[in-house]
Amino acid sequence: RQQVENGAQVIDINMDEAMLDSVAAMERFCKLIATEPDISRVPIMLDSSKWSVIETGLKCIQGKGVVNSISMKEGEAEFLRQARLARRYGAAVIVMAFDEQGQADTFRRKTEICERAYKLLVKPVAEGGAGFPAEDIIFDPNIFAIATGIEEHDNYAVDFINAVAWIKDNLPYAKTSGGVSNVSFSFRGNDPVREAIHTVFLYHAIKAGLSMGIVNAGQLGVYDELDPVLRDKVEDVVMNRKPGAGEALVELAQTVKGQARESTQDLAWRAWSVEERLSHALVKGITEFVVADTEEVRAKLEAEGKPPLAVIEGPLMAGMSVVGDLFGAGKMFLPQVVKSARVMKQAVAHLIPYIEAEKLRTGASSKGRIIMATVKGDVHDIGKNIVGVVLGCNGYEVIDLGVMVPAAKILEAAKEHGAQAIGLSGLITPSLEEMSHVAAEMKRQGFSVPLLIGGATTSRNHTAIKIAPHYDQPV
Ligand code: B12
Repeated sequence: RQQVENGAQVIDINMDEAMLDSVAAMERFCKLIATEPDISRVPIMLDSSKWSVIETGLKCIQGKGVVNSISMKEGEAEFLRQARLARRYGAAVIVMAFDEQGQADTFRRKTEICERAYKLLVKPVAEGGAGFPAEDIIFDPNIFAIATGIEEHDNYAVDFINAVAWIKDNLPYAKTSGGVSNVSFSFRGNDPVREAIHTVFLYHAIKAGLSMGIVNAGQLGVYDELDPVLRDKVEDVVMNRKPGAGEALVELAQTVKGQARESTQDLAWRAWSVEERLSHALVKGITEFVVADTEEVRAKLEAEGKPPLAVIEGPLMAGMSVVGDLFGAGKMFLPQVVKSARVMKQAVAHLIPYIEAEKLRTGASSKGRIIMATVKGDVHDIGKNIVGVVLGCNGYEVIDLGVMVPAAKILEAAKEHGAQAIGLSGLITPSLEEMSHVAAEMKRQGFSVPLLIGGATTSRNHTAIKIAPHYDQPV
């Protein structure tokens, strides 16, 4: 549960422990988590070096799982047998870059093995392959420890990153993954350095096309916020930029050791201005002080005669823009944005009673019903919820249908409730097309109520040129 709350998008389950009956433990654990909606909403990755343990898990999990892992270490026949079984259970597979000779450690070996495995997997069963859909293949080209003091290890991270780029260019639709914590194994016991290595490594690997990584979602830094001296030294090591880079990092690591890893423990930022503190809390995903800080800004703005909504539109939106820019530049990772969203939600929750009190004060009465929904395929709801509150405070009765709502459901609800307007929210590019689709459906079904469009990717121009022409009423 903790991993999911920290933003993990898949959970990896491993019961390979010497004293455990791994098959029984895998079955029991998978059945237990299946009853926990908060956990089982994310896909399960079944992780074992024994096929029998993986197959037991495959029989118990719901939805589409991922097998971690199969490889050609016992030859092609066993590899294909396991792949065909995984396919029967509907699972995706992680394929380790491992063959009869051992684990691939150089760029050449990594790419040769992945290419050979790919060809076998996608070939139809009738022709001796596994008939595997290419998009269900995830290659793990092996992340090994760097800065071990052994020269042959110096290029391990670079070889991995280059292999990821090669797979992306040469093996269509296949994805890539890796166990990220391996790369920093030499710095066991020094969490600040390990975290910095993971952050720099992921920054470069994602740029090269890495699709996913196995990493403790609660232990990631923000690339831009790493201490510049540490980041530079780490970059020398990860990208193998200078001879002797490993020793230099080991030396620096002595001084970083013991520094607070989590910014929640280092409270120097509490002395900053309240706007900076809110932005910091959003970027770092720290919920601890957000209510107090939001309240401080609210009171300050109130004294200046500004409404509680100004807190959202001012410092909170500014902080979210920083998160958006870092995320867009690949310097923050998705699990961290999930945490930012949680901070934002807490701040907004604190402001809602004040915004509602404004509504009573201005004495607005019901002006009509509005259906609000984030369109199909899109999960962003912070903005929609805020707009819902604002509309509510301005005398509208808001019926919120939630996120990922298909057009048919929106229009049915609008008819059922006799809505006076429909509001659509969307933050990812595909939502724009979905909004046009809703507009076209409104026309086809003879609607006459106005359509409201909002969300970060929308714009006046796009709405006017691409959405409004599908509907004859105001958009
Ligand atoms: C928080 C966040 C998330 C959270 C969302 C949590 C939640 N419950 O909402 C999580 C982590 C889940 C997430 C997931 C993803 N995200 Co995101 N996310 C963001 C982020 C950082 C902030 C969004 C936000 O809440 N802003 C604050 C709110 C208040 O602003 P707002 O929504 O724009 O709303 C305001 C107005 O637009 C308007 N409004 C909003 N709705 C409506 C509706 C109506 C009717 C009206 C009138 C007005 C209106 O009023 C609001 C108040 O002013 C943005 C970056 C950004 N700067 O927008 C990226 C961003 C939107 N995400 C992005 C991406 C790519 C994703 C993912 C695809 C990432 C991934 N690889 O999986 C997934 C999407 C999954 C999916 N299918 O939807 C991209 C989208 C790029 C694109 N053009 O497609 C962005 C822009 C980041 C980036 N720079 O790359 N994300």
